[in-house]
Amino acid sequence: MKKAFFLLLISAIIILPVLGQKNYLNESKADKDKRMEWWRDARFGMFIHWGLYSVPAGEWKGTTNHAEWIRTTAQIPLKEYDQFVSRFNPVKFNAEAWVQMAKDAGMKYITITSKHHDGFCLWDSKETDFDVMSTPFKRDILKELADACRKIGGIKLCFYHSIMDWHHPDYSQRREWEKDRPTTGTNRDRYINYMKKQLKELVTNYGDIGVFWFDGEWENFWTHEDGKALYNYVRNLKPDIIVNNRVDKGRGGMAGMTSDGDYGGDFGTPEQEIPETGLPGVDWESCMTMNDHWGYNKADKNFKSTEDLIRKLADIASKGGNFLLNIGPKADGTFPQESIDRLKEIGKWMKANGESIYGTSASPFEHINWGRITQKQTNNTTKLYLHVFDWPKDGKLQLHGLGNDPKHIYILADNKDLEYAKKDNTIDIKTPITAPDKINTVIVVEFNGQPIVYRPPLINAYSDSFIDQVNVSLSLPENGGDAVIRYTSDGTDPVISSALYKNEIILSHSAIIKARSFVKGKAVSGIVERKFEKAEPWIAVDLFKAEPGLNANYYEGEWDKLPDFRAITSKESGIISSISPGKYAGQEKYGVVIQGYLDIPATAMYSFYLNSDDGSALYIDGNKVIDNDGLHGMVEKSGTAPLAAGFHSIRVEFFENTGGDDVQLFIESEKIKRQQVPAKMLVH
Ligand code: FHN
Repeated sequence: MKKAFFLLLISAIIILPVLGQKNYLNESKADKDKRMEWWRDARFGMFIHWGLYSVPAGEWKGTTNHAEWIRTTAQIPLKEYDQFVSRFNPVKFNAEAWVQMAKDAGMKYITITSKHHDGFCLWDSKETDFDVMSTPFKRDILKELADACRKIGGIKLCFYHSIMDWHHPDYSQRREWEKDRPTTGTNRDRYINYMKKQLKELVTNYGDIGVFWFDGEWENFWTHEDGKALYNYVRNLKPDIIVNNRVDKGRGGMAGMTSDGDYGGDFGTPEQEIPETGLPGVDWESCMTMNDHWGYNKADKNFKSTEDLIRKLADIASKGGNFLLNIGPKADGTFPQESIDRLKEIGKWMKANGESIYGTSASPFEHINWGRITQKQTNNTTKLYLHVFDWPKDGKLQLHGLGNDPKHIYILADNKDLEYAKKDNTIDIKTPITAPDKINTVIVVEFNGQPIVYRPPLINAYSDSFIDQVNVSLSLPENGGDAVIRYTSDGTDPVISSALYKNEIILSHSAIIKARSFVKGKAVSGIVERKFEKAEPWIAVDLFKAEPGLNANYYEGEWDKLPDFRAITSKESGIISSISPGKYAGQEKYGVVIQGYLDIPATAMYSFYLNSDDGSALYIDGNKVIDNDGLHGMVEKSGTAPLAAGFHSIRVEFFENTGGDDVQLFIESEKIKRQQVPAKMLVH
C-alpha cells in the first residue's frame, strides 16, 4: 500500500507541472483573433539586424559582400570572430532616437535581433558571457530599447531569436568548413535548455514583448517536435505573445507560408517577396531589406526607392499582410543615412494616409491595374481606399464591379470631395489632372454595408499558347450571384448584345477572349481578357543512338547567380538519371550542368516547373524556357514549350551557395499529369 501511495505522490509531482503547461496548438479561433488583433491592425513594423557583424560592416579580407552571415560566408574561425566582442562599442546608440524614428515612419512595432545565428546576445544574459555586457559598451541594449518603447509609446518591442547558433558548443550542427570544433560531448538538450532560459529572460525582464520572431529552424538539428514544444513553452511563459512560423518546421521556403499540419506558429513569413494574392484567413508578414543586406554592409548602396517601399506597403496591406521593413544599424549605433531618409519620407506619406493601412483588410477585388485597394468597415459603413499608383491622364479613374452605391468619394490626404458617376456598376471618378501624391494618392470610396463586388469572369484554359487547338471555358468566381457571362473573341469589349457564354469555346487560331459579367441586361463587372497564341511545335531531332541518362558536369565555386559555366573547367562529370544535384547533394558552393535529350512522347504544349535552392535555369532546344536564377530558398518557376514528338535537347544549369540545396524539374501537358521528369524521358 505504502509503495503505491509513494508512486502516486512522485508521479503527481512530476506530471502536475507538465499538466500545468497548456497546449496552445489547438487554440480557438476567437482566442487567436483576440491575441492577434494589435498585430493585424499594425500592418507595418521595423526589423533591426544588429550585432557584432556590424563591426566588419560586410567586409572581410578584401571581399565586401558579407553581412550578418559573415562568420559563415567568410569562414571566420570562432576565436577570430570573438575578437569583434572587444570592438563592439556603439557609442552613438540612442534607443529613444531609434524608437522615435520607427514611430515617425508610421511603424507600430520593432523586431530586433536579440540573438542572430552567430550566437551573440544583445542583452545582459545570465546564461552566457557572449553578450553585450562583455563588450566595451557594457549596456543592455534591449533594456534601453524596452525603456524607450515604454516612454515614447505606440511601439511594441518584439524579438527576433535564432534557433541556429554558431557559437554555443551544444548546437552540434557545425558549418561544413568548421573542422576545429569537434562535436563530441555535445548535448542538444543542454542547448535547448540554454535557449529556453534565455527566452525566459527576454520575456520576463523586458516589458510587454509583442512577438518572438524565430529563425534558423531549417537545419536538421531542429525537429517538428522541438518546434511544437518551443511554441508552447513561450506561449506558457506569456500567453498573449505572438510567435512566427519559423519556430517550427512548417514554413515553405522563402515563400514563407505554413504547410498544412500541426505546425506551431501564428503567421507566415515570406522573405524578400510578396505573395501574388492574399490568403483569406491566413496571417502573414513579408520581411524585406531596404538594400540587399539584413546586417549593415557599408558597400551596399542598392537601396529601394521610397516610392517602391510605399507601394510595397500598400501592395502587402491590399493582400491582408504586414510589412516588416529592415534597418541594418552601423557599428557606432546609428542608422545608415539612406535608411533615415526613407523612413522620414515614408512617415510623411503615412501621416497623411496611415488610415488606409492601419486596421485594414485585403481588397475585395482581384487585380486592379492602376494600383491597389484596402478596405475597412466601421459600424455599417465601408471605406474602400483606392491606392492610385498610375494616375489617370484623362481625369477619369474607373472602378469596375462595385454593386454598392457610394455616398462619398474624396481624397484621403486633404478630404477634397471628388465628383463621380456610376453606371453598370462602374464608377467613373473625376480626378485632378495631376496626382496630388505621385507615389500613391489614396482616394476613399465610402458606402453603407459590406462591399458587393461583381468580379469579372474567369477565363480558364490549359495554356495561353497552343499547337492545334485550345479549349477555353468561362466561369464566374465564387458567389457570382445571378450574373451571366457575355464574351467576344475579336478583341472588342463585350456588350449586352455580345455572345452569351454557354459552352466551351474551342480556338484553333490565335485570338483575344474578352468577358464580362451581366445581371438583368446590365454589365456589372470589369472586363477580363486573355490572349491565346497558336504556336508551331519545335522540331524534334533524330538521334543516332539514345543511351539512358543525362550528362552531368560539376563545378566548384561561390556565386550569387548562375555563372557562365562554359568559361569554367568542370571538376568532374558523369551520367545522371534525374534532374537533381546528384552526388553533390548536401554540399555547398558548387554548380552542376545537366544536359542531354528529352524523349517527348507526343506533339503538345508542355509546361515545365523548375524548383531549386539556389539558382537554376532550363533550356530546351537552346531556348531559355525558365529562369529561376539568384540566391534563394526552394522556389519554383514555370514555363511552357510547344514540342513535336521526338528528341529535344535539354540543359539544366544549377548552383548552390550555402544552406539547403536541391533542383527538381517537373513536366506536364494536357495528357500528362504533373510529375518529375521520369528517367525514361531522359537520354544522351
Ligand atoms: O539567415 C537569416 C538571415 O540572416 C536573416 O535574418 C533573414 C531575415 O528573415 N532570415 C534568415 C534567412 O532566411
